[in-house]
Amino acid sequence: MATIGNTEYFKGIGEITYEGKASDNPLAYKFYNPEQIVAGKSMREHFKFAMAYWHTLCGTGGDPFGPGTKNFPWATKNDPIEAAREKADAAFEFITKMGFDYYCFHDYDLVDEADSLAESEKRVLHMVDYLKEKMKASGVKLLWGTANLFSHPRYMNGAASNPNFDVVARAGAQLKIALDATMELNGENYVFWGGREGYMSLLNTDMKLEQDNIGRFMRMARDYARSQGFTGTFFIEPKPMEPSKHQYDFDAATSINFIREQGLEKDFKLNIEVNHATLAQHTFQHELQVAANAGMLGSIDANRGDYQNGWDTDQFPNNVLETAEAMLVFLKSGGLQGGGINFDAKTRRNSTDLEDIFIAHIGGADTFARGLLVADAVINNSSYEELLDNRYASFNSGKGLDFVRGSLSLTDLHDYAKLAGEPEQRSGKQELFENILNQYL
Ligand code: XUL
Ligand code: CO
Repeated sequence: MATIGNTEYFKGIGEITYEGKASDNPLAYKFYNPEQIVAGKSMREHFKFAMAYWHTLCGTGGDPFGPGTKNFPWATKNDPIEAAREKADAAFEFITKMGFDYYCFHDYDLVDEADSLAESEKRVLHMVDYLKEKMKASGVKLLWGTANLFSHPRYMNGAASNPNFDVVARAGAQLKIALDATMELNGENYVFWGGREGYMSLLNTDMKLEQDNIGRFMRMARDYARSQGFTGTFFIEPKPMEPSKHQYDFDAATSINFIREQGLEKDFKLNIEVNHATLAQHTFQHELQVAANAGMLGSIDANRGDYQNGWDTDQFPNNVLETAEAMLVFLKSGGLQGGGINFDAKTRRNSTDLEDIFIAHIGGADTFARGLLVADAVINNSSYEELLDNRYASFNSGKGLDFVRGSLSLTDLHDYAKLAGEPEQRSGKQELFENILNQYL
């Protein structure tokens, strides 16, 4: 196992392998078979599964009503660098045991922020060197990096959207360090999630200036990274609210408009998160489709929400029906552009065994694998595609085709409709579509 430190943190757990549906081993994949080819690609290539550093190594289960419950055996040292190295050892032991190829981080997931910017930068640089060795030894890659521009009290009024230029500049400095770290580690992408980029009350907010400042901030990031040879993609991760009341990157459609308005469309795509979609009153698959339609389906943060409450519970995926519908969009739009599936999910506060972290990720990977298999079977073996095509068949010939080609005027519609009379009623067949999906689950 690729560890530089000697400690084994997940004792008694070996490499997780595929044992198939009949296995009752809780520490084996039942559906995720990394080398299995589906729709011309291995599952490993389709998904590019990634571990999220923050939930897996940093979050100990604290909530507004009580402290953390999880006694992680890493990050025990008082010295921040030593603690961070332990955390990295545990991270890489976990990723390699899972058989994942990727991870994602925020700058201060890697090491605690220091009192000064200079010292923080030094710490991050130290960890970049350490991670580089670990990545070389294990073959694990960085899917994306990001900067935590939302936790520190200085960002309480926003980072790039802060009304105080000094805070904007400080956020820019942090962004540069995080970008440098991402590039140094050959990160394939860079993410912007703007939890504090929004507002609580419009009364004290200049929305236009704040949004334009975010645009300027992102163009600076792009120009700097490109000047350093970064060829990866930038992603905006939409979320409608929490922690801000109104977040500017509300959903996919809003973020796409922002990307275009700010002239970022050549370099930016979207990272769609399941629970953020549902918070915006959309389905996950809706958000994927909106992104795909704009050519901006970049990456996925995998998790699930709770249908009975209204916040970001970040549970591990296990809703096969939801995921199968999402995988229909995924397969039909040619997969992700540059990104992968990052498990932005946390075990529950009362899941306190170390093996629970494995079980949770296994369940998540199996849910996506099963969803992919179902979607592939629906596309290839059922009447689904034909039914869908038939629904729109009137645009394939005659006046319908002329309309699609843009060769009809409003007067032409008027003349045609006058002759055609009352359109025949055609069923949407929703229940039939639903039954077909069910049949292949
Ligand atoms: C917060 C969230 C973040 C981003 C990265 O809801 O999803 O963890 O994925 O900042
Ligand atoms: Co996320």
